[in-house]
Amino acid sequence: MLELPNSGLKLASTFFFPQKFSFIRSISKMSSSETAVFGHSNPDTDAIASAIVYATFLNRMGVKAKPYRLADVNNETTFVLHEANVEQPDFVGDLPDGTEVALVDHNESQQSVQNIKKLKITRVVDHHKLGDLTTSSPIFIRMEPVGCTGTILAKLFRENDLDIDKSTARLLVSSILSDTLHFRSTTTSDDDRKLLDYLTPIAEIKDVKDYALKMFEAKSDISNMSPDKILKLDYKIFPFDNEKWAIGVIETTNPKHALDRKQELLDEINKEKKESQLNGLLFSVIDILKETNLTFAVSDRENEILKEVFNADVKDNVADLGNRISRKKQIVPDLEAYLNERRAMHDK
Ligand SMILES: [Mn+2]
Repeated sequence: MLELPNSGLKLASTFFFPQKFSFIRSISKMSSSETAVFGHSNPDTDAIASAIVYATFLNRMGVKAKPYRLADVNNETTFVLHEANVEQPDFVGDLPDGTEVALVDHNESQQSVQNIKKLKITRVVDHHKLGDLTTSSPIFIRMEPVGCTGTILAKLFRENDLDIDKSTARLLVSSILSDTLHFRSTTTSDDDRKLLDYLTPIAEIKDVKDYALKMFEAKSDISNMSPDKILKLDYKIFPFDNEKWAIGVIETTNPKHALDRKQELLDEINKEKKESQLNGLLFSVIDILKETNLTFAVSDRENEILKEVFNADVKDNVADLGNRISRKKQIVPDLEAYLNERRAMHDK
C-alpha cells in the first residue's frame, strides 16, 4: 500500500496512517531477516543499478535490504559504478531456502537464482512481461511497461517523498540510457524521458549524450573476452510452451568486433545449444548508433523461422533483422506467437 504509484492513493495512505514511518518500521521489525535484492542473471546495467537502488529505497523505508549480483558485471556497468562511485554488489549463487528476496528487472525463474522456487519472494519491481513465478503469500509488485526498472524506482522515491542523492541519480540515469539505448529503443516511454530530465541535474551530468556514448563504448569493448563470455553478455532463456529458446544480445557501437569473430561465436552457439538442450538459440549483434540487428543462428530450422517470422534475409548463418533492436518488444513476442501457432496447428 505504501508503495502505490498514484499520488492520490499515497495521500490516502498518509491520511489513514499519519505515523507512516513508525508504521513501516514496525513492519520491518517483524521480519528479522534481511531482504536480498537482485536483478536477472547475466546482468546488464539496469539489473545491477536497480538492485543497488531498490536496496537503498527499502533501507530508507525501514526495510533491511542488501543488493546482490548473480554474475560478473559487464564493462558498461563497471564504467557506470565507477562514475557513481559505488562498489559492485556481492556475488550470490544460491541463497539459503526461505530467504526473503526482492526481484528487480526480472520475474522469471529461468533468469533468476537456481533455487528461486524455494525462496520467499516478497517484492517484485520490473518492466518485463509477467513470467512463471508464483508466491504463497501476497507480495508487493510494481510492474510497468516502461523502458527500464530504474524509471519505476525513480517514481517510487518521488511517490514516497524520498530525496535522491547524486550517486543514486547517476545509477538511475545510467539504467535509463542503457536499457533504452538513449531513447533509440521502441521500449522507450514518456516516463523514461521525463525522469531522465528530472534526474540529470541531480546526477550532475552535464552532457548526457556524451555520457551515454562513453557507456556504450565501454560496453563495446570485447577484445579480451572469450566467445562464451560474449554469448552470455546479455543472454536470456525463454521457456516457450513446448520449446526452450535462448536469445543473446550484444549491443555495440562497433559491430565489426563481433562480426569478425563469427566462426568462434557460431561454434560456441552450437556447444551451448547442446549443453543446455535448447530448441533454438539466437545471437543478435545490435548496432546502437545505426540501429540495426544482425542475428547469428546455427541450424536450418532457426534460419527458416527467422525468414518466416521476421521476413529476414539470411546468408551464411546471419539473418538481417533490420531495425529490430529490442529483444523484449521486437523479437520475443513475434517468435513466441509463431511457435505457439505452429504447435496449435500440429495439435489439431
Ligand atoms: Mn531492464
